[in-house]
Amino acid sequence: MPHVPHPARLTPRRPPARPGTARARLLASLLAACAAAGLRATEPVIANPLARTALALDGAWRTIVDPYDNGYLDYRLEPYDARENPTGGYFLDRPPGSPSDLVEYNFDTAPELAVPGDWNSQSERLLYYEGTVWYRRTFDRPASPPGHRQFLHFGAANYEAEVYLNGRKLGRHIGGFTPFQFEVTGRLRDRGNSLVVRVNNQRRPEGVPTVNTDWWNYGGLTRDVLLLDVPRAFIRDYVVQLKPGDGGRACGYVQLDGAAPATRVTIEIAELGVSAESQADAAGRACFDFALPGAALWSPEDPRRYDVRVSAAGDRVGERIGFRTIATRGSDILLNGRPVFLRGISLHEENPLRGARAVSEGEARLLLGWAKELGCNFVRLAHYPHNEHVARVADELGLLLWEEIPVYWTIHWGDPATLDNARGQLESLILRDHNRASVVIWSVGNETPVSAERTAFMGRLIARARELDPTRLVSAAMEVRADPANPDRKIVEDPLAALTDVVSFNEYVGWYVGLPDDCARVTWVVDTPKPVIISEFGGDALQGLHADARTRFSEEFQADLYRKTLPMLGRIPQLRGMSPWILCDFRSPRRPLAGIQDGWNRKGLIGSNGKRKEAFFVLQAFYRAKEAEAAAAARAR
Ligand code: GCB
Repeated sequence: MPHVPHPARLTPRRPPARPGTARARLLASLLAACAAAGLRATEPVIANPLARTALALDGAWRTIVDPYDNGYLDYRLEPYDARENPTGGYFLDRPPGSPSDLVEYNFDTAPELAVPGDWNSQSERLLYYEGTVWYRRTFDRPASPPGHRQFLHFGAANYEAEVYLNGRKLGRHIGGFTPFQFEVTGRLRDRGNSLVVRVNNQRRPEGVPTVNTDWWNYGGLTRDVLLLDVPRAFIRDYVVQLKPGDGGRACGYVQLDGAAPATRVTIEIAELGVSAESQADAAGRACFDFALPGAALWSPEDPRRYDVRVSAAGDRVGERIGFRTIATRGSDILLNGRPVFLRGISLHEENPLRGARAVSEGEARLLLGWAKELGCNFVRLAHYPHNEHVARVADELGLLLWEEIPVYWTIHWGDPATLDNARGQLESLILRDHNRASVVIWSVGNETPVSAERTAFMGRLIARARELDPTRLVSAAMEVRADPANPDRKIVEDPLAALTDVVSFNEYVGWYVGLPDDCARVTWVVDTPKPVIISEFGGDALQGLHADARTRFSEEFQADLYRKTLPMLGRIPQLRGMSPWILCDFRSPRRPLAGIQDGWNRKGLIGSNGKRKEAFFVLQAFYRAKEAEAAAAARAR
């Protein structure tokens, strides 16, 4: 496997393999070898970076706010990159041929911003800022055994990042929520390395997401930055999952980088007495299919995980992995072969107490801890990939997850580059989280308007998700329409529903559509036997605002809406879960109502002050009853 970062988002892109070339033959044999395990080849970033020897480049970075993109574009608006001898930008070096020694920037005296973190919450003047910020961090090369290789890993940068090391450009990454890496072996100095990143969060029509969203466009190096150190031949990626339909066996692959053909690869699960061996093929991939005798299955009630160790060519990496199956049968969702009802809640990657991107494991614990307190066994991570800590904490706490890419509202369906971008984000997400037992659903988008172009676009994403990961379910949050002859008759009729495993839709009866009392009259037509998840419902309430149940934005109105919505949804025969909108209030520039919203979407069950609203307890009581029902059914079996 060549030493390139993930293909779709980094420039320069690798050309596709030409038929008949050595690379095409290699790829073909790789695909054939792994077909047995149902897994397809791709080139991911180094898996499980948190378990690797690394220098954390988190902390204070020097920053230059650059609203006119002066560091990137010269005064004719030509990118410095485009020059024959690219300097990488004004903030790296004086432009060549500069007639003067004048330098109008100084990172050493420039203000600092914390990484990981968004810039909006760190400085009042950056709250609404959309544009470029330059980040610089210096570091000395850490000691490393001879022959080792180094990679710069970025958990995410929103939205576009240009990365320069010691004045040379390493590349660009597009997409605000997925990891990317650059190999820097041989490019590090012993002392005083200068890592400069241009991060630009301008919204763009052809982007994913596009210009219009109902969440804050937090910019910056929002996730961990690591300098990874790995042996010359190392384990780039691995996946170990329970084989669908066969509770007794595990399958997966290990992808090596830089290893000789026929290198021996071992997967050990000491607690289960498993030590499986396989040989890497010419492309560095070793496929596995082995018995898992006596493995306790992972579930929300018992989130059992095992220490899985992978070793090859002197490299070793490991982590705790849970084993479970997820499938559908008729209208049921089956977890480990048993029907499950998904008691969920939606979540943004935001800490309401800070009004900032949630960045740490601690913040993942805070948010998912609240979901547990609500009685959830399921969380919808809306509307983009959340940071890597979240699914790991969910694995540990026993929460099932829906993970999503920001194909939101009105994407440029006809633009092949937009499709490539969305597909790249989906691939990165799947490859990052494919060992997480918690993740059971990949969602390819939210509330996208029905059209042939859009269904073709999303159909391609669904096909790709299935190709990369045949062990999980695929869905998307769809929309509902009212019968023109009877507005109380709600119809879910979306060609996408034919392509997904689960039919999910958002509905706002009682908030955007009519009043909570309407719930008693509303009927639902969901013309498919597939399981249904209500991916959103809800309404705004300002925590602490008390009035009667007819007063919008009061806690009582929201609680009443929940009380009336729950029995209404219960009349959908295929209902197998829900993720109401939303656990916490979140910042949104679309919400200006003074004194109530003040730039926050107030549909949270927990306010931006961290206090629970009345509706929290309504849903909690409903979920406790559902949980008791499920426990009684399990006892009766
Ligand atoms: C929706 C969107 C979600 C919004 C929510 C709302 O349908 O999917 O992103 O925040 O409604 O509050 O309007």
